[in-house]
Amino acid sequence: MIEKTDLSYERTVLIGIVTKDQDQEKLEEYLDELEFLTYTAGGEVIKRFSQRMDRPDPKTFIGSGKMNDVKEFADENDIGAVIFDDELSPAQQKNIEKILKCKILDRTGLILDIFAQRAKTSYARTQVELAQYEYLLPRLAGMWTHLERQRGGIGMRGPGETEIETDRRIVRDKISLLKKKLETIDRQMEVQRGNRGQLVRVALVGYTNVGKSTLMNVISKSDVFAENKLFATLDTTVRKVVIRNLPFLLSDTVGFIRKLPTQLVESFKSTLDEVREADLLLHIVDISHPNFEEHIDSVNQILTEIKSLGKPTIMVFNKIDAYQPEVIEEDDLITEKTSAHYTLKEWKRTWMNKVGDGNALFISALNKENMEDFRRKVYEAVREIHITRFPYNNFLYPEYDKYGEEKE
Ligand SMILES: Nc1nc2c(ncn2[C@@H]2O[C@H](COP(=O)(O)OP(=O)(O)OP(=O)(O)O)[C@@H](O)[C@H]2O)c(=O)[nH]1
Ligand SMILES: [Mg+2]
Repeated sequence: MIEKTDLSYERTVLIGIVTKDQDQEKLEEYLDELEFLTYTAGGEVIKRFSQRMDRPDPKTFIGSGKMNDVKEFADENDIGAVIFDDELSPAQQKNIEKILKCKILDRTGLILDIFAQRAKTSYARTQVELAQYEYLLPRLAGMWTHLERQRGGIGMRGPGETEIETDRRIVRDKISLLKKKLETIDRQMEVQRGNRGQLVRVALVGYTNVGKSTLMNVISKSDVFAENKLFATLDTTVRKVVIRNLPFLLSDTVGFIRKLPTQLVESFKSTLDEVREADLLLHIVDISHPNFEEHIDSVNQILTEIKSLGKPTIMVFNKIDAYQPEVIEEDDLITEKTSAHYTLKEWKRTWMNKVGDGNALFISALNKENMEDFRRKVYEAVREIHITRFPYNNFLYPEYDKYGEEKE
């Protein structure tokens, strides 16, 4: 079902709209992210189209004049796929396909495609497949029919043409089958998790590409796949980590993203159990990303969805080596100072100062900067949980700074 990795980059066009809640600048930021997603999926963005609208057109999302421009461009430039930043309704997708006669993807379809491409274990593949079928179900009628000749590439690594003529019932059956399969795996995983004993469990969470796996590798000396693409990690890796003499379990899991498709949140439920069952979260943030504050909000929103907001959390601001505030030239009297101009020192005096009792850390996992701070903070937090759980063990784990004193 999930097939195909295409090495040649497919030519694509991106489309987004400017509304009263989303100005041109915001849209460009979102399209930057969409372009990164497209690249991750194996596409090259040839052009971006945007239109100012009060609300999307219920039939074709963008207006007909703009649609003509897109069609002309796509025909002349050998465009294989047109990708929309927002979720299209099944009807919109069908209508637009009829007009443009090429592959039409929305953000959800694109993310699902990347997940399909990246899912390696049978567990991850089953979860992705379930999400793909859930996404496909309302879109079945009339889908793909005029696309036979153009199969392959982005958006086609999923349930496709074999399902064209078949009816919804078959897809429904497939969905319930996959759900059963997942339930079985879930039970096995639950048993496995149960066998891990009483160690404190810590989970790395954060937006995609912030450096979770890199940090995991640094502190656990393990080898988790890290890459400058989105969703490098889809499975959960759990490692035993020991700081000083204090052991705990650390898990690295799938990254979050703005508007993470609900189908994926649901079908990745058990991968996310690792987060739900954690005693402590390390929320990793890429502070060098211009949108990092919005990323934090997206992550918190997903944490809320999986009922994990409000757990003990340490905020870890990563990539301080790459952080570059924008600079206002001395003779520039017009530009107003915004948070984009803050130095790290200034940032530390903002709301960051208030996250849970100084629970903010500033590190570079890549250059191993401030890792001592990181170890200390994590040690203290894990110790706190440990001695609350096992008060009689108190003497085993002294405060971080007192560790080893007796020996010296
Ligand atoms: N400059 C800089 N780059 C970093 C740092 N930490 C990680 N990176 C880079 O950021 C990219 C993403 O790192 P990953 O560790 O794969 O990120 P992740 O959060 O696991 O990403 P997903 O698994 O996709 O959610 C890689 O190219 C890393 O080399 C850092 O401290 N500074
Ligand atoms: Mg990762």
